[in-house]
Amino acid sequence: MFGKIRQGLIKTRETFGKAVESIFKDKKEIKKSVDELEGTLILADIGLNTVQKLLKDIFKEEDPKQALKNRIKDILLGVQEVQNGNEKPYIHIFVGVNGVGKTTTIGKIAKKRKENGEKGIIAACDTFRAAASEQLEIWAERSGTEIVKQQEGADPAAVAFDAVSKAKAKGYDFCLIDTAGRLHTKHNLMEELQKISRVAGKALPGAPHQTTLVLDATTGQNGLNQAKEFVSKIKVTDLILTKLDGTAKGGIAVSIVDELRIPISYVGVGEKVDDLVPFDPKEYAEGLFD
Ligand SMILES: Nc1nc2c(ncn2[C@@H]2O[C@H](COP(=O)(O)OP(=O)(O)O)[C@@H](O)[C@H]2O)c(=O)[nH]1
Ligand SMILES: [Mg+2]
Repeated sequence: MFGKIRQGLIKTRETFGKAVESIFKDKKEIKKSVDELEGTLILADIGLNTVQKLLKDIFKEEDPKQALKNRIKDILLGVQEVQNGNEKPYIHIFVGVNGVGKTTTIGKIAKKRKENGEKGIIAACDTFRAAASEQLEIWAERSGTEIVKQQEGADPAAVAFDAVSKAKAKGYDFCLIDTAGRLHTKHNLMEELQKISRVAGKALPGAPHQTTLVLDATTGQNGLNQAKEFVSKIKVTDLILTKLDGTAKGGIAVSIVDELRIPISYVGVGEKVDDLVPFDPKEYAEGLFD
């Protein structure tokens, strides 16, 4: 497991890490170096507000490069860690726009839980696209997890109710709820997600225990804007940042945590079932450089 985050940050390190390194190495005038650093950080998709915070008086520090690393770590460590409760069954909803990796991530998490000796259900609440539940079925099979689904166009909240009730009745450990990323309108989507959450709570008081917003790291600042929309409508407990392996914009994690104050629980570093790793702020901050 060790080093997977670092490995996922290869592309970021190749551009961002190298650029930062060279700025610190042949520092000309401080003003010019700060400008260059600012540009480099923004290119890695750290937003302007965060960049300014990171670079404030950086060259007054004894070791500016180490100071920058420390400041990034401080931001990533500055939010409360994700609480993984022991409720049984543990109801976990995944939300996020189309294509970010919700279904894949659920497959990966189902496999982890299965390997842990847990039993559970995956709820196919993305009833908007027929292909969605087929794709989920493949993941359910791969992870040896039961799936609850209905026909295309069915009420997603009904599927959620069914799945949570079943998990409860069978004494299962978990229920992972997959949701749609797009409906006819954004308003519809948010209402539907709220309804799924409400209905899960009806089937099992106290549920959902976790609502994860999945974000695609390759979309950079766009992803951050999407996240703001979800967070304004839905009680998001944590974030999962996928496709880190495919982007040089790994700096987005810093920006997201700084702006949303919501912790990252896992990062996706590939398409395979084992390519989901617990987020480690220290390894992440270090992995952006050298
Ligand atoms: N490289 C890479 N691809 C990923 C990762 N997570 C998901 N994907 C791919 O992203 C695409 C969309 O994923 P999917 O789970 O269907 O997204 P959903 O629409 O949110 O359910 C698929 O081709 C996945 O294989 C990741 O961490 N790294
Ligand atoms: Mg999906």
